[in-house]
Amino acid sequence: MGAEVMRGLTATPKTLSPWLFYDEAGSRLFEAITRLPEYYLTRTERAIFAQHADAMIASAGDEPLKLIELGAGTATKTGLLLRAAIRKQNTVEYVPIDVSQSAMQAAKARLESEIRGVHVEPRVADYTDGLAEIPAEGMRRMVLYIGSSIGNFEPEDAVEVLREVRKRLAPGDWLLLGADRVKDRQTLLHAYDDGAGITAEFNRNVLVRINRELGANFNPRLFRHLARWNEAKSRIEMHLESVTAQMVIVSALDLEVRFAAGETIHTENSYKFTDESIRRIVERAGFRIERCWMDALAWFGVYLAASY
Ligand code: AVJ
Repeated sequence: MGAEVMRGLTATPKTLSPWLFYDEAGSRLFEAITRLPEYYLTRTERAIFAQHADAMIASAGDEPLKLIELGAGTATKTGLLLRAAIRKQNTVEYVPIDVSQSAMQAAKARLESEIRGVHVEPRVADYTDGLAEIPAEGMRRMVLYIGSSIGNFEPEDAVEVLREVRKRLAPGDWLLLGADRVKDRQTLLHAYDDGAGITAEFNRNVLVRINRELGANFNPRLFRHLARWNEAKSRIEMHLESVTAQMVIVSALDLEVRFAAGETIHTENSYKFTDESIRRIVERAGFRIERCWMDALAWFGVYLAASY
């Protein structure tokens, strides 16, 4: 974390990587974001699963499936897919992979008590590492990468992430990828700048975390939350804008950081996709898109891709 903060705050323009958001408070704030009226992503993807989970499972062939989820977190949407798998094959093995031990334990306890026939075998790991050791045991693997988490990566890096996934799968295995789609600019902007200010708090929380973990003295109130739609790159950007000229000390890094009034720290990209842009990434990674499900407004897409 120190290395990442050092790199980002000494770069021009200044940046901080979005994985820094997710300390305990940040994870709680993200959960709150997923329930906001403006943040359509989570409920839209959940509705797609509610309507099409059986078709998703059926489209992945006749052999029994083992479900593996990258960055599973609390796995709240996955239950819909697990139930569909159980309707078809009676029982299902589910391997959630996440860096949070506590989220994994909570997911296992909840899913095994709520859904008869599911067996949860969590892996506490960085997700491609975790994937390495998952034997197929005569089943087809279906790797879930949902929530448009892929949108945090530059397209080149997204291809690389999916290539790493592909390397650990066999021909006949599947990828189920959730991706947020390009839509009107106001809808996109409101999703990242909500009326209750939760996203602003989530963004500023990275400064609170750096204060606590690296002994910095950021005053979060002196940084304004900005959400921008970068049309040319098809991405929402989040920034923190210094409202005044100021200097901040990060004692653990022995670093003094100067900000001009109006200078920004770029904290996140959230890419928005078209069928063509997602297809290009998925195919460059060695998968073939077989099917896609969307909501009625085509705001969000769930893509089933075959490893071959
Ligand atoms: C978890 C990366 C999918 O980009 O929409 C939510 C994170 N950032 N609000 C997203 C996020 C601001 C989210 N992802």
